[in-house]
Amino acid sequence: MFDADNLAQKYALDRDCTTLSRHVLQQLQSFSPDAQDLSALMNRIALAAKLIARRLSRAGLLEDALGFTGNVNVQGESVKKMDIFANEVFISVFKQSGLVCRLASEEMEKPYYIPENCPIGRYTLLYDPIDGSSNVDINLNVGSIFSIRQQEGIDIDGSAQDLLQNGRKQIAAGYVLYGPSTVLVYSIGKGVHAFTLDPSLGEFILSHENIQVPVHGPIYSVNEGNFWQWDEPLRDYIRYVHRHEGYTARYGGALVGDFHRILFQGGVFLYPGTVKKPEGKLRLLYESAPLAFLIEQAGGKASTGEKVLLDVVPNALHARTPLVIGSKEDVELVESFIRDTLKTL
Ligand code: P6P
Repeated sequence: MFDADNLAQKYALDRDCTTLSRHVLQQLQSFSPDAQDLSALMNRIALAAKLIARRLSRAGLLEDALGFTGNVNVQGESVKKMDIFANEVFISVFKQSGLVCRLASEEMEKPYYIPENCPIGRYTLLYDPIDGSSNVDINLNVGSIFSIRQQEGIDIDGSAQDLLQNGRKQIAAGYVLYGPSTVLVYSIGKGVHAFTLDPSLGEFILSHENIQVPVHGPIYSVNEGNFWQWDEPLRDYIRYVHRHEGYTARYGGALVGDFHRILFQGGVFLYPGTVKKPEGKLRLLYESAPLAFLIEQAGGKASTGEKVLLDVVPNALHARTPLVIGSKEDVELVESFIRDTLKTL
């Protein structure tokens, strides 16, 4: 006898059992050591996300959770207390995991090497612990961005030269969006999938599988306050979207939230180079490259405006690149303005 309620209940239960670590193993259809490692890595990311989400949800009530530390990081940016807390969370979560040998973070000039008295793994975690920290003190969305690469060769002098390779060396990437709900989005090269934290379970539960970015969308996301610092092709693109119907501007000042909107609704996010910062602001290894990995897996595109983002080889750990990322058609429209201008030079 067909019982819709019973079937719906069974579906809901199965879905609530699709945790992140199980989903990774399902994706790989394997229980090999590599598969188990990836599953365990994602599980540790989930734990870090839960610890950060918990602090963010009560930040206004905690001493010393909000505001600035008074220090400036390697990026030359003023450091927020939440930046330091989140950075330490990832170190604490991975230090005893036996999964990684290094952690490279926006907040640390050099990678953190797992101490010899801790189990050493063969992966490197690259991460931006709190992306968009200017939003933290005003209770707006922030994120964490992560990228996982395999250790290659011996990093004898601590210069981590083996990390200076293009984004196609990533074996997994994703982000956590700390918003009205906490959502973790990841890919291990088999599609893009989103998990929503169920606080009552303390688990990330599968909420969107095989996400595909729309081929075109109405949104363009850029800080137009920099308009007069851009090269002319970018100004021409902005004039175009101003004059044509069907475009709308959305900019939240936090890359993860702006990207998440584009991933689901389509459009394009841009952080171009400026006269003062021709390489732009966003860091390649732990901001642009992980998101470029995701967007390509979701059927979209990512470039510097001229070069495919995942092909860019960084010259340093904290190298920056301009970023144009989102729906295929919208990224290509931006690129066409740059290309047409280059032809006339
Ligand atoms: P602007 C946050 O500091 C960040 O790195 C990204 O999250 C965000 O997209 C960008 O900077 C915002 O920069 O110059 O527009 O304030």
